[in-house]
Amino acid sequence: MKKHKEIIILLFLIFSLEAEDGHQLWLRNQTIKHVKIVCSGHSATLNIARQELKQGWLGNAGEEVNLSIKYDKSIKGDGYKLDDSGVQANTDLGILYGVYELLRRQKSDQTAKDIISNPSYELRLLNHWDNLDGTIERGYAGYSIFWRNEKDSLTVTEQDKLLWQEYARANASIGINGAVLNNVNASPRMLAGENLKKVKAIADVLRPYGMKTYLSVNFSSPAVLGGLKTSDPLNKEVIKWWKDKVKEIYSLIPDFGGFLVKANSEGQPGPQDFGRTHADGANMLADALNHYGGIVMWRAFVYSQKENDRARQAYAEFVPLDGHFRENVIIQVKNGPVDFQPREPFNPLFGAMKKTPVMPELQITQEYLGHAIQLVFLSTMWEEFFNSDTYQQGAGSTVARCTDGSVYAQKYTAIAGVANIGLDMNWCGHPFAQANWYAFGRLAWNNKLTSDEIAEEWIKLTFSDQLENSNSRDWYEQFLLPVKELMLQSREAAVNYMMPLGLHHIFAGHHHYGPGPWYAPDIRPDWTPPYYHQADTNGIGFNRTRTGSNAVAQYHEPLCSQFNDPETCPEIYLLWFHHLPWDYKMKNGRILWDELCYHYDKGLHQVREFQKIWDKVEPYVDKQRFTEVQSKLRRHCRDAQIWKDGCLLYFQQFSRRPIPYDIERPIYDLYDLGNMDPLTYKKVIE
Ligand code: GCW
Repeated sequence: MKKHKEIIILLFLIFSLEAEDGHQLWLRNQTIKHVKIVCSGHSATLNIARQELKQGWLGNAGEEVNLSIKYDKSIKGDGYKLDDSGVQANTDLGILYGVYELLRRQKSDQTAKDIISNPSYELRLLNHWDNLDGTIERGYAGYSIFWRNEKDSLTVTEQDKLLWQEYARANASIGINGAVLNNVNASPRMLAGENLKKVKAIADVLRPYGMKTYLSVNFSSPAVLGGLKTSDPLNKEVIKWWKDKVKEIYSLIPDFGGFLVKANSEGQPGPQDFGRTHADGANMLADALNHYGGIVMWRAFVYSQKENDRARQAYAEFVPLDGHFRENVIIQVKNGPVDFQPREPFNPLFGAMKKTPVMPELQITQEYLGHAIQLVFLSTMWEEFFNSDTYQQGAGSTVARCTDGSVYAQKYTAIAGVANIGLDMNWCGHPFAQANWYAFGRLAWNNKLTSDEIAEEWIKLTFSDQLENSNSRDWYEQFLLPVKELMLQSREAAVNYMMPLGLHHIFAGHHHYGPGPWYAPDIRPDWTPPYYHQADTNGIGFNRTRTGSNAVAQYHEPLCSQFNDPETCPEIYLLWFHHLPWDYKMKNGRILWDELCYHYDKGLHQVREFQKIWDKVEPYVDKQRFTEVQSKLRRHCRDAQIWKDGCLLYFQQFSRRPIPYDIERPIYDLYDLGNMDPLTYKKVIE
C-alpha cells in the first residue's frame, strides 16, 4: 500500500513539472502574493524595484514594504539594510539590490531580518570576449548577445533590447554592475563611430539596472583606425586622438565606465612596441578618461620572450612599476600565474603591488574546465583563491583582503569575471553553468560567502518549483543535498581526472578541452604540454624552486620556503613547483606514480557517481533540464575516461611502472588517442 502511494506521488511529481528551457535562470516565476509598496522616490531604477516586488512577492499577502532612501553611515556604496519595515539604502540602486535580496531570501527560505549588506568590491564586472562578428572567444553558449556582424551593427531590434534587458536584470539581481562588451583581443574597429552608436543603445538598456558599460580597446587604434603614423603613447597626436575619442564616447554615453586593455600579450600591440612601459600606456589612457570619471583596467596577463618560466612573467614586469600608475588605473590579474587552469596557486602579484589597486580576473566560461559539456561548479575554486594567504602584510593577508580594500587603502576596488553567456536559450550552454555566473556575482558582492551557501541558494532558486517544495524535507534530502554535494565535489573531480597534484596546461591544442600531454605542435616550446609537465624517465613536474626557475621567490615568506621544499609544499601544488622522481614518497606512503594513478582513477569514479546521483533525482526535475544534464553527464564521463587513460598511458612510458592492481585498466589505447597523430586523436575527442 505504502509503495503504491509513493509511486503515485512520484508520477504526480514527474507530470507536474513543466519542461523548462532555463531561460529564466534563477529568477523563475512563482505564484505570488499581493504586496503594498511605500516608496516616495521616482527613478527608472526605483520603478524596477517596485515592479520586481510586485511580480515576485512571496511574503504575507497585503504586507507593507517600505523602500526608503535615507543616509546611513553603516551602509556603504550601493549596500542596503533589510528590516521588518522593508529596504533602506543610500542610493536607488541600493534599494534595487535590497529588493532582490529580499525576494531571494523569500524564495530560498532564508530569514530577511536586520541585515546590513555592503559590497566587497565597488566594481563588479563581466568581461565579454565577444567579437564584432558575433563569435565569442572561448564561448560555449552560442553567438554574442551584443554583436552580429559589423554590417548589421546599426540595427538594434526590439528583440535585442528585450534580451539585453533580461541580461541586465539577471546581473543586477546578483549585484553585477558593469560589463565590458567586447573581447580583450580587441578590434580597432570597436571605436568606430557606428559601433559606438550601438554601444550607446546597449548602455541605455543596461543603465536603469545599475550596469555601466566599458570597452576593450586595441592599443594600435590611433594608427589602424585613426590613420596616424604611430600609436606611441607619448606622441602628442596620439594623446590628442585618444582625448577626442574619449570625448566622443562620453557625448554618447555620459556614464561610460572606461577601458580594459590587453597590451603586449599574445601578439596584441602595446606601449612596449614603442619602447614605452605598461605605465606609460595605461597613464596616457587614464589621463584621457580622468576628466569624465572613467577608469583603465590594464591586464597583467603578459608574455615576454625573455622569460623561461611563463608563471614568473606578470610579477617580473609589473612589480617594478608599482607606484607608477595614475589613480584611475587598476591592474587586472588572473587568479593564477599561468592561465585559468583547473588548479593553480594564486598569482604572486596579489598583495605584492602595494601602491596600485589590483583586481582579480576570474574565468566564468569553462575554457579549461570542460566547456559547456562538463558539470564543474567553479565557486569552490574561487573560494580557495580568495582564502589563499599572501602573507604580504602578515598572516591573514588573504587575496580577498588584499584586493577588497581591507589591507591596502585604494581608490577603487574591483573584480572581473570572463562571461559564459551567449545566445543559447539557457544563456550558458549547460544548465549548471548558470551556477557559475550566479556564484561569480554573489562572491563579487560578498567574498566571504561559502560555496556551500551559494550552491544551496542557487539550487533552491533554480530547481524548486514552489516554495512548498523547498520547505519539504523530502525535496531537501532527496534532491537538494545530493545535487549540492555533486556541485561541491565537481571541481576537485575535474582536477583529479585532468591535472592532479599540481600538473597544468596539458591540453591538446588550442581548444583546451581534451588531454594532450604528448601534444607538441610546431609552436613556441613554452606553450606545449611537455614544457609544463617536464615528464622524463627521472620524474615529472616543473622545477620552480631555487634550483629551478625560482618562481617561489615571488611569494612572500613563509610561502616561499614552504613551496620550495617538497616536504612542506602542499601536495595539491607539488608538481607545480617540483620535478620529482616517480618513486618519490607521498605523505600517505604511496609513491608518486601510484598516487597519480589513484587521482586520475578517483576523478573518473567521481563523475560516474555524479551520473548516479543525477539519475536518482529524475522525479524532482522537469524533463527538459533532466535529460539535458543527463546526456551531458554521459559525455562528461566518457571524456573523464579519456583524460585518465590518455594521461596514465602517456606518463607510463616514462615512469615504466605498472598501474596499481586495484585501479581499473584503461579502455582506450594510447594510439587511439593520438599519441602519434593528433588528428586521429581529435576525431575521438570531438
Ligand atoms: O587563456 C588565454 C585564452 C585566450 C585569451 C587569453 C587572454 C582572450 O586561451 O583565448 O584571449 O587567455 O586572457 O587574453
